[in-house]
Amino acid sequence: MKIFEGTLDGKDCSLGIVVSKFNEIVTNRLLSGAEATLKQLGTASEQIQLVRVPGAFEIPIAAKALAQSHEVDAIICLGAVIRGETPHFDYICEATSRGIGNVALETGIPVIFGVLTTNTVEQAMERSGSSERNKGADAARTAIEMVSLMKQFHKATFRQSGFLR
Ligand code: INI
Repeated sequence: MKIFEGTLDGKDCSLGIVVSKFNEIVTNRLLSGAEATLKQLGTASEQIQLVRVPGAFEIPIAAKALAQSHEVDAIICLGAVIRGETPHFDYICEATSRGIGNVALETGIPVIFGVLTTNTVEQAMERSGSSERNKGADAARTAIEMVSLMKQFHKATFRQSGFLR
């Protein structure tokens, strides 16, 4: 049986991070969690491109532009949508999650959903804390694992086409 599974070695990864500025106290914590995890896994800061956007709604278009630059192996999307008193929350969450998923499928580049969607600021702070409970750190690990997995698929495709033995 041939098994494909990614590893957590970030040495040869080029990554994009798209982070939204809305609820910046939270998104800065997500960004710190992601950066610390990438460093632990061997990705140097020179291998990372950081893009800041106004709000979560703008994440997908920036992620798509980054994916189309062909300069990154995966993109980590970080944001914080916190429920208010209006249905605005549902629209932003829906558009952001669907948009991020679409960019991954349209471009073939892993685009990781590290966007918090919580009822309260307290919940958002809890999920952006120390590395054991930081959604940015989780998203960084997922990105590295997916880059490794996709590289295995690309190698297999090359092999089938006769370019690699
Ligand atoms: N953007 C967020 O990232 N989080 C939120 O909680 C939020 N709320 O609550 O409104 C939010 N709104 C802004 C939105 O993402 C866009 O930037 C804006 O609608 C302009 O397109």
